[in-house]
Amino acid sequence: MTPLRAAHVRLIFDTDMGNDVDDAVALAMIHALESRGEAKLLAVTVTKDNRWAAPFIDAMNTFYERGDIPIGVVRNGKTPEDANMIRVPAVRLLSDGTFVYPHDLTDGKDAAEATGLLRRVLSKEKDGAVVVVQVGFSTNLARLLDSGPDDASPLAGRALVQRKVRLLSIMGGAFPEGKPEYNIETDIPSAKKLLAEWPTPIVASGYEIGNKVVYPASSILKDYGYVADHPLAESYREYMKMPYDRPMWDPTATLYAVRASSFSLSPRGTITVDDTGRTHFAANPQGRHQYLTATPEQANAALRAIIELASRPPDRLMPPPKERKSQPVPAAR
Ligand SMILES: [Ca+2]
Repeated sequence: MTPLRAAHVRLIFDTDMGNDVDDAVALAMIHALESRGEAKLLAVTVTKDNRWAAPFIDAMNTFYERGDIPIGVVRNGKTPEDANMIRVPAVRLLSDGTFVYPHDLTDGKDAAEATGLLRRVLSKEKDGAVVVVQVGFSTNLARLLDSGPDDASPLAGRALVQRKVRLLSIMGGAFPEGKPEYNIETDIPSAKKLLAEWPTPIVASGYEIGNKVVYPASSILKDYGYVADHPLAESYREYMKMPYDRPMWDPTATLYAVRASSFSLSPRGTITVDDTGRTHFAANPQGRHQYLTATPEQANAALRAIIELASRPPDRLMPPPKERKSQPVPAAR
């Protein structure tokens, strides 16, 4: 295992896994960033209220040799609909009756409730150490803000976040103006609350950024064959009829959280959410919010990084160092 760098980013990944395949790409990326010593995944929390999201995430984490990462799920949340991209890989069996993708969390109903898990994980971290990546709805983080003291921490939610979290990187909205975006529109009250009350800096990757960073089907077809069954490649095939290219909305927010220099930032300001789910940005030097911007060169470089990270094999399947061609030793930053 690569030792963690002193400057590694301690991440919580909050996802609506199952609604779009780019969440799965983002999770694979995070595992590669951890293998490279750039990040440490503390927990995954889920805002899609479907029983197969957590088992699929556990299967992905187990594939990348981190099956003990805590997973928390929303209760009474949005988008309970079935989704092949999480259910099929989570339930598929080998002829001997064991899982193709081993995992021990076999039903989201058995997972921890997300808000309580977030409080437990945050309370154990050093002050200002945590970066939260939210690539689904704001349900869990809005509930975290409203949470009261408990066994994990005497702090109420907002104070706990203020103490432990350095940055919230979200995929959500459209900037500087645009149509209502899915992650915001699906839970408007929670998004309003998050943007009004979250006490740390927030950086948003808007719809327009992921639209510039389009993952090619050719990579799914050729870069995941290092193993006969790959949970991300299978999920991708189950999400829509192959071959298809897909915008990388969530991976851009994830990449920014760990490699901030990948994009440029808007001026500081305040993002608000209206009753239709549209986001509005008002510049203000004292504002806590910014949104990503990307030149064509930055978008191309981000796509290359996302492909390289997502398709990096788990450590057990990496070739010995002398045979590596495309996995340079990380440069000091
Ligand atoms: Ca998502």
